[in-house]
Amino acid sequence: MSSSLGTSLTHYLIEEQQKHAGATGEFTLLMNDIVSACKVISSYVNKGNLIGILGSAETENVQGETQKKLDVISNDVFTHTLMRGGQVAALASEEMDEVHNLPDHFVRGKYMVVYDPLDGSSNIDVNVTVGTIFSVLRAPEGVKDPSEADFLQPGTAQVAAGYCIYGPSTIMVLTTGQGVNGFTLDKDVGEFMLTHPNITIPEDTKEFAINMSNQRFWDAPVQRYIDECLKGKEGPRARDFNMRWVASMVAEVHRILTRGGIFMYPIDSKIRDKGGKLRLMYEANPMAMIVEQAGGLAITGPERIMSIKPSKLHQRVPVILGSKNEVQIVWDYHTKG
Ligand code: P6P
Repeated sequence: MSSSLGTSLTHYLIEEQQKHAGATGEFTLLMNDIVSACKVISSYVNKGNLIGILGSAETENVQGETQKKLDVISNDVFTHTLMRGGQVAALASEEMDEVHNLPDHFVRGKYMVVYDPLDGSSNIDVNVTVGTIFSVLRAPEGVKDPSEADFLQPGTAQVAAGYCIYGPSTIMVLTTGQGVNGFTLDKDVGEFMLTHPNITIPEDTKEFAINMSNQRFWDAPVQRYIDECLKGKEGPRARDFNMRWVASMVAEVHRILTRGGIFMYPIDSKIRDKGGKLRLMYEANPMAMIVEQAGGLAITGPERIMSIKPSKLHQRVPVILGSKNEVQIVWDYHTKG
């Protein structure tokens, strides 16, 4: 139920909790912590060089990538907010090599959260949209300090998934397995308000997103698919396509949720030994849950992303996701030739 004042994310979470007789309110408290952390990150991202936090942190993460100051700050905000909230048993992040266990005296909860605290941060110094991506998992019962192995759950086991996009608006997009909803931050009030109820991805699209500079490295199915898109009306697709590449997955996925499209970071000969570019646990799986819940598809090429049994916390996978009928074509090219 929404009043003329609209529905805040806080009220939405309480209303959802009330629909589940056995709900204890713990997930609502966890989500409130995630919301608080994203509000703080949004504030830092918006201030940028006003407070001297752009540029490199002069450190590297486990991926061997140079960290931006805001990567480290965002990770600290997310990690410390959730640690103190009493709803998690352990945390994991793109910016932390190992699973982050809690100090002995901290209260544990029944969830684990794995996150990319500032995805697309290579864009931050040029003022292009970035975002936080998070995935909520159940912690193993009776385990005080969950290990990496406890995090290695397939995407189908996710309790919830979401992202917060820091663009012209700050928008939280969330799924708990009952569809996808978007909430825009009203910075005057400090509340996320329901602005995108029941998001559904158009099943067809004329817009693809891929880093074309990798074209010579792609495998045949992707070469064929993109070649047909580029042939446009004169080709087998009999229609022209448009292309986008922001180099910020959150921005690409948000565009696809809003108007359709297909996003592709496929395997290629340059990154084959790494398994792909994007990370399974805190990029591919949460985005796959969101996309599937919005009526789209999310695959590696030959298989559904959310069916993968993870082998490592920072495992990389190919990612092809978006409008159902378009992704199906790519899936068929990988599986039927
Ligand atoms: P490239 C950002 O670093 C990221 O993980 C995704 O957000 C984005 O889609 C991709 O990598 C961009 O990769 O090779 O175009 O810089």
